Amino acid sequence: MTSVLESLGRSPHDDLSAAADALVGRVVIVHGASADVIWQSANGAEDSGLCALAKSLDVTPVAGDWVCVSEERITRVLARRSVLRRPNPYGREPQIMAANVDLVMIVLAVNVDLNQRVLERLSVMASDSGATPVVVVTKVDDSDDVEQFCTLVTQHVPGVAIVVTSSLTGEGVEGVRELLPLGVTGVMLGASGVGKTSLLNALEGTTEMTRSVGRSGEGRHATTTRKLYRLSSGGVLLDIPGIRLLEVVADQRGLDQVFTDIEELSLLCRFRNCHHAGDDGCAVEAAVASGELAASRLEMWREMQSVAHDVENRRGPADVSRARRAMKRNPPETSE
Ligand SMILES: Nc1nc2c(ncn2[C@@H]2O[C@H](COP(=O)(O)OP(=O)(O)OP(=O)(O)O)[C@@H](O)[C@H]2O)c(=O)[nH]1
Ligand SMILES: [Mg+2]
Ligand SMILES: [Zn+2]
Repeated sequence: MTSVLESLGRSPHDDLSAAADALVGRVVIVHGASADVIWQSANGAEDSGLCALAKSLDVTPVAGDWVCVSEERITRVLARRSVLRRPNPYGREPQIMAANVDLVMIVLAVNVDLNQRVLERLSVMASDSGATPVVVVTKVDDSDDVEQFCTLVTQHVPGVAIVVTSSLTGEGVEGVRELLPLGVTGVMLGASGVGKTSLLNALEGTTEMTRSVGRSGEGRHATTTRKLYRLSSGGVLLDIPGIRLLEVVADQRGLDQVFTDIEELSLLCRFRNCHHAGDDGCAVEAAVASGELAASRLEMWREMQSVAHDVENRRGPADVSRARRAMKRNPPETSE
């Protein structure tokens, strides 16, 4: 039989051992100083309720977090195995949108011209999260050029699987369901209005939330909260508000995964630290010259490098002063 934690999307990669004997649950939705949580009670049965966030918490829980619950209070947020961050371009800490996700579904509506920059940035966010990215193309009932759209998508995020869907006709919905079996947590990432909530409804077979969890009813308009749903396919899906802020905190690992084509070519550059900008023996620039690599790919790579660089620079001083403060509190031990 599926345990309560399994039905909440517990994956083999979740380490809940730090919870020891405490009751463990998963955060469905956070409302400021409290959160809806579903947990497994001492007798193994499912329980749920609105839990206050204990003052002692060092991390603010988000939807998808595994937490310890005691007397309707969240007493601990367990280590996260992945986090989806909303980048903050002003150098402040990036905001965490979802925790412990396996699959980031980049949702794009086919009836809107593909914004390549948006796609690149969403895929960097997905790669940075540590989850697997997949592109979900929505509203295919509303376009004659689905194939062309998908070709463009593939050009910009080579190697990422694409699922083509219509929440209106149900096309491709089964394919999405297959991505979300028991033990898999997905999150939908995309601009407002691309059809994320509609897809969630289509997945569950009706226009109403059949298995929505938590207490608050679902609005008919734009999603304003981040909320976890258990699906009949066994998996768990997080519906989050559309992304408006598209600055990306990109780390190098995320960039390399998005630009696998450039990454591979750069292995052939004469110098390991080649900047692909007029360097001697640059294989990337040679590939552009021969037409093997689109010049726009290299331009995009350069742009992303500079965004990542800016972010690193902004992050730097804050980190240094934080480290200094920490040092004052805990001066290094001098042993003699
Ligand atoms: N033609 C067509 N329209 C769709 C489809 N899916 C969604 N829509 C329409 O697109 C609009 C936005 O859908 P939502 O599901 O609310 O979009 P969302 O991505 O959840 O938006 P936010 O919550 O603001 O992020 C609605 O008017 C839907 O009826 C589809 O498959 N085909
Ligand atoms: Mg929505
Ligand atoms: Zn090079």
